[in-house]
Amino acid sequence: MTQNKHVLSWIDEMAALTQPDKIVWIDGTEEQAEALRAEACSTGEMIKLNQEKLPGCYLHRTAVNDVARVEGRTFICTSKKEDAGNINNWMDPQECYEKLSKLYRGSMKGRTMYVIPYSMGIVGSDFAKYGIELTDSIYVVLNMLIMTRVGLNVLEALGDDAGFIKGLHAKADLDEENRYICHFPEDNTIWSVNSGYGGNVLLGKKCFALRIASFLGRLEGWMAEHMLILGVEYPNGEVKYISAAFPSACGKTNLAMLIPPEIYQKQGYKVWCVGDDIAWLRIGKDGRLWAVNPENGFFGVAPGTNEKSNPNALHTTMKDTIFTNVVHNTADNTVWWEGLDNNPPQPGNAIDWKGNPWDCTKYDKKDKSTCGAHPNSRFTAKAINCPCLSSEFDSLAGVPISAIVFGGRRAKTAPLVYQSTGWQNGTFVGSIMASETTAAAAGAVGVVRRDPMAMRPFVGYNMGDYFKHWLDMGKKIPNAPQIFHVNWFRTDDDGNFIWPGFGDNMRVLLWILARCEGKVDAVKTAIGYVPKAEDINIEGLDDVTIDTIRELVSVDTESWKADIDNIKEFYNLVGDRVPAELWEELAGLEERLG
Ligand code: GTP
Ligand code: SPV
Ligand code: MN
Repeated sequence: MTQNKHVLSWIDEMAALTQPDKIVWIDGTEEQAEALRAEACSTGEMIKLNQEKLPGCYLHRTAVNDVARVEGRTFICTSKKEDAGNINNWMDPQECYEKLSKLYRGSMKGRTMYVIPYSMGIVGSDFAKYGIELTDSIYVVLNMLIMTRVGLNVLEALGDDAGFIKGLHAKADLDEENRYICHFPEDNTIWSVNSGYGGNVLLGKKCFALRIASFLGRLEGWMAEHMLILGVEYPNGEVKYISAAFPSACGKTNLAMLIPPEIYQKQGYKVWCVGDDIAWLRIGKDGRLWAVNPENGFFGVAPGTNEKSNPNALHTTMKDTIFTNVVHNTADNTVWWEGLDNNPPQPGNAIDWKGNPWDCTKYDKKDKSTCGAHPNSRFTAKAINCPCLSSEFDSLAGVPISAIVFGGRRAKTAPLVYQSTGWQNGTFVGSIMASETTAAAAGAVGVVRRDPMAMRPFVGYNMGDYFKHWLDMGKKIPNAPQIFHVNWFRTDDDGNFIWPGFGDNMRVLLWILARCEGKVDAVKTAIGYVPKAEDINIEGLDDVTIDTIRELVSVDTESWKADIDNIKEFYNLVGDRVPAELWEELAGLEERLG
């Protein structure tokens, strides 16, 4: 397959450790993929769904103890602890290699090791980085075939180079006490063991394209961010691009595939999806910031996806999709999840995500244990099947970014939208992001935690250095994007979302882009610029009045003041590498709040 000595000797070494019966190279052909699907179905690892209704679609269930990323078991193994920083778990690289070697040793006996050569980004482009994942899971192979660009052309492009990311994954016993997701940024290496769930094992995604890539980006002068990328097309055909960072399960896929409200559709507005989770950003020759989506598919949250909230995502999943941990409707061999429609499969025809008979009549919204689909159940779907995929998805140069948007789930503090006063202040806004935790990671849900740039779980080095890298990048971009913050999740006293969200978020995007072009005024507040209520278009909205908007864009000084101590605490936790400029920004904010 390749003569590359670095590749071959590494595979030999890993095979000697894990001792598979067989080694199979994944070549990216449909024939090989089809044979693997058939094999996975024959062993029960996957279930082939109704091929008339859902052609090319399959269902998979992970182990019950293995349904989300495990941040507590994720490590950054730099030789110096301070280079991983206080926000990451750290292990000494040598100690980690030794510890995990014991878990890997002989773990593939009686099994096959698959060798997956893949590219993040378009093979041969300036943005692209190559990886090889070794895994004993067909599920992983089939997901990687959707999520990344897999094939022998990656090996050709790599040539004799040693510059590839070495990923080793073994399911082992799926023992959660011995589950480890470890990154060795200094060695371009990722080791994952005892898991079979998405973000823990599809090593091209969070492990490579964010943790390792963020480390490389700092060294090489670019950025790897947890951001969607979308294009807003104006009636005159012009397209402006926005990238947005929201924490896991906070709305990136939904925003990236937004369908504009009817009033805008009629005028000819459209939204195009370039990416839904990860952006790699580089300074272009024209002095603007350019972005690509290094992925080739979507690993999206299933619950809540429906014909109204995100029809584009739903249509994307109608073929060639792997569903993980959703309900199996055995009446017609299809799938279902909470929030798909009001027509769940009836008792006798429904198998829940754990593989047990499920009774939808016992479902209680407040009790997650009654769910048919796991709250973090997902679809793995091909980008090319997305009806609103941007024509620039495959662009070698990427797309020029006009606005960067940060956002989180905040019931109170954050207004619907505000604009920072510049790159440094915008970096500060990103650094103090906070959000309620979601089911995408193991642990409690709904707890507010600081999640800078939505990257808390994904920065592959010291968070203080990451902030510094943001500030440094700003100084190097002659024509930098404007930076904004949004919050779709403000609630009333009864806990209901005030803002309709989803497609109606278009109304906020248009304000953001108008601000970028200096076409609309704003009100200066202590935290930045907020819209004049009348500048958020509410035409066609039933439950939203101008007073609702006034409330949504109001800055609640008291809750901001109450947040300041928590920000200080967080900065102190990040430690002494937090840049002085950000402490100054914080002092400025405190002063303005009075
Ligand atoms: P990851 O894939 O984990 O990174 O998540 P994501 O950021 O792509 O989140 P996604 O778009 O899948 O949305 C997660 C949840 O948020 C779903 O249950 C959505 O229904 C809900 N959601 C998304 N957008 C909105 C919105 O504008 N308003 C409200 N209220 N909910 C939203
Ligand atoms: C996230 O949790 O942000 C995801 C899903 O996008 S995972 O790939 O599991 O990280
Ligand atoms: Mn994500």
